[in-house]
Amino acid sequence: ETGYRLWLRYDKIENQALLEKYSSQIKSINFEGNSATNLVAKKEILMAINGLLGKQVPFVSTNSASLIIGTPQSSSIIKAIINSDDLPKTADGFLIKSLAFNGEQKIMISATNDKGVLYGVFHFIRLMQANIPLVSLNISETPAIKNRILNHWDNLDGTVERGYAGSSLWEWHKLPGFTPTRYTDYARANASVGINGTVLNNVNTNALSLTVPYLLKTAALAKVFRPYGIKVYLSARFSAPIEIGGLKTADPLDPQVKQWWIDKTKEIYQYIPDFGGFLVKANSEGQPGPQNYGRNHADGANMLADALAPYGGIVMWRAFVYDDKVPDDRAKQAYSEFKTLDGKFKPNVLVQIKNGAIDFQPREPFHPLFGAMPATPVMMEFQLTQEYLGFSTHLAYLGTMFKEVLAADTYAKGEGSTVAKVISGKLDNHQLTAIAGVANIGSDLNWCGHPFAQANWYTFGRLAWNPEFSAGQLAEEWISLTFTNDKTAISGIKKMMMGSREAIVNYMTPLGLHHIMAQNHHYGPGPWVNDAGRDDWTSVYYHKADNVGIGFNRTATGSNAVAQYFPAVADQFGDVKQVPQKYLLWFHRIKWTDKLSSGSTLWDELVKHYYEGVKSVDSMQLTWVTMKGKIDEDRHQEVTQLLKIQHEEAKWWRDACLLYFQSFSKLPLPAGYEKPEHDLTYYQNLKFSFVPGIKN
Ligand code: BDP
Repeated sequence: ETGYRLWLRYDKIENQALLEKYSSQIKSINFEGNSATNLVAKKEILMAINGLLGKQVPFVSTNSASLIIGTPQSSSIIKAIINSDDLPKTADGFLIKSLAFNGEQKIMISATNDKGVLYGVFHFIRLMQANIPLVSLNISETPAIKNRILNHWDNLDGTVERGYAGSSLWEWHKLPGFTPTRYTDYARANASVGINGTVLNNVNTNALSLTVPYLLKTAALAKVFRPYGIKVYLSARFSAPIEIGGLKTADPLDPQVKQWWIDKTKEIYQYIPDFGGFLVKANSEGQPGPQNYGRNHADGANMLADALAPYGGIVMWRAFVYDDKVPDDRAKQAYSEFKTLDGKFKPNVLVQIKNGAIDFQPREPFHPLFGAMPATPVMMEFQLTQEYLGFSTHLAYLGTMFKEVLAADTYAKGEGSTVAKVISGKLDNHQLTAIAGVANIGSDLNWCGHPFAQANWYTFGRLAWNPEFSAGQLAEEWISLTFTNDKTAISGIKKMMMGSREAIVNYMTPLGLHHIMAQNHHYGPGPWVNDAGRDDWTSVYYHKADNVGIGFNRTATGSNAVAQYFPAVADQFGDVKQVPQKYLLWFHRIKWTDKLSSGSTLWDELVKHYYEGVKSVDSMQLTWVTMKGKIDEDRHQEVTQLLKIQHEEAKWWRDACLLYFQSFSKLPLPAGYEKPEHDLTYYQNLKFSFVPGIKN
């Protein structure tokens, strides 16, 4: 078992009674309609049912079929048996219903458009894979967010920035001629969880992506993805008019520059008629942008938006901006640059905001821009690739993290103004909505490196479809599709997954610590990093440990970043007595000997969390041992080995960080804790070369 099949494993159902029941319910299929999307949906349902039932189930053209699939437009039978008012009105939604027709029990999968039918088909397959009884079905679903997009940070040379699952999926040099089955399988996997867009290239981009030879390659990928309802997008380099257009400037107000983008966009749509639009990283980490010409983000985004508007394309303009000119607190910069631009963007622009204000740390409070730009559609950017959470070596189920952010209350319009409501357009009544996940997918046989990393791809898609799903429910779903339907195994594995991110927070960055990782590759601990060319690239800038205490004072007596939140949130985060302990050192500077609400001193609490992190990995290992025989041996072994590495590295993080912080606190480890294996110098001297994922 390689993991290649992801959650789309269609092995014969083991539960004999259920197999017989399903077989009696699905004897034949009627699926009229011949669009490209219909054809792939047909192929999928056939493959799934034949696999799950272990026998050929025929397609029939009459209404005697037991499973009837289609839209009222594509299928006369659907038209006859369903009242189209019962179908979800929103595009891409679907209805799965059990019904009696001509005295026979039937199941119907229907929608108003072919994509909805495809999503309904995948949902139906999921029910069978999870062994759910197919009785009294009445499932009506519509996606909460319109554009559900993966961001690949893939470079044209085949490397992936912050990618830990091999090299890029896109074999640019063989495109457009060669489009292996793997691309189709990628599209199937995405469609199965509702993902409907993909940005193919890194945000730190190369203008060559916009030249004709590369547009032809992109068009070839678009052709493979199109039947699966997936649009392609490209990261656009702001200085492309200079680099590939021969202009002297990329000033967004320059008429020649504007015209260049209009022409370029027209050209793109000639090759890719349903091209999705541009993702832009501008004036951040050295990328060019409108500020190079004294213009602002809205000027830059609107120029591209004008070029895309005639074709229905969108601009996703990233709010991940910071530079060395901000003296006091990098966490404040995005809000400072964007808040005042609210209402100044063209209607086809979304501002794409990372979940937190720094950079995908194991835990960050939600980004203060959510809720703060009511006149602008804003979208979420999550990171599925585990840049700061142990790459693809550590087991980190991110469903809990995604939910923590989506459920966070911005109080933008009083209580209940959750981040999920902001990005689904409900809070401020936006029709244009989107969510992005920085992909963790590569050329590895199992796609994502760690067998459990697939769960983050799966869960991202499902939450993009419906942010109200719970992390636990999605973990269960994924386990049953990916590993087994054995109830004890599901509950054991689920327990591991649900605690896994907290374990990492504990052994890496507990109590609100952040950005204390090693330089450049971001893998191991580096709380001592104090010279990185810029203060806000060091660790000491973020933890500020000294002999008195530790933590970043972001209250009114410090950087006052807390004031960027709405008052109810700012009051809570800004008050040391009320701030959730998980964000304590993010917002406050605390003395080592100060007592926390738990009754322990800060030092003792910090030690406790670091040790708890390692203990959680112990428990994951113990649980995993009991899974032997309950899941396939191949993946059992892989995960066993990876957990062993994770355990070693959790100790590495714990010991390195505690020894370093102890050099300031001068306090002993409370009794009962095992001593670090090495001294601080040992950890500080560890050097690593050729760490994956940092080339761009
Ligand atoms: C950081 C990564 C860097 C990315 C940047 C971004 O370290 O490689 O280019 O984010 O999001 O997390 O643009």
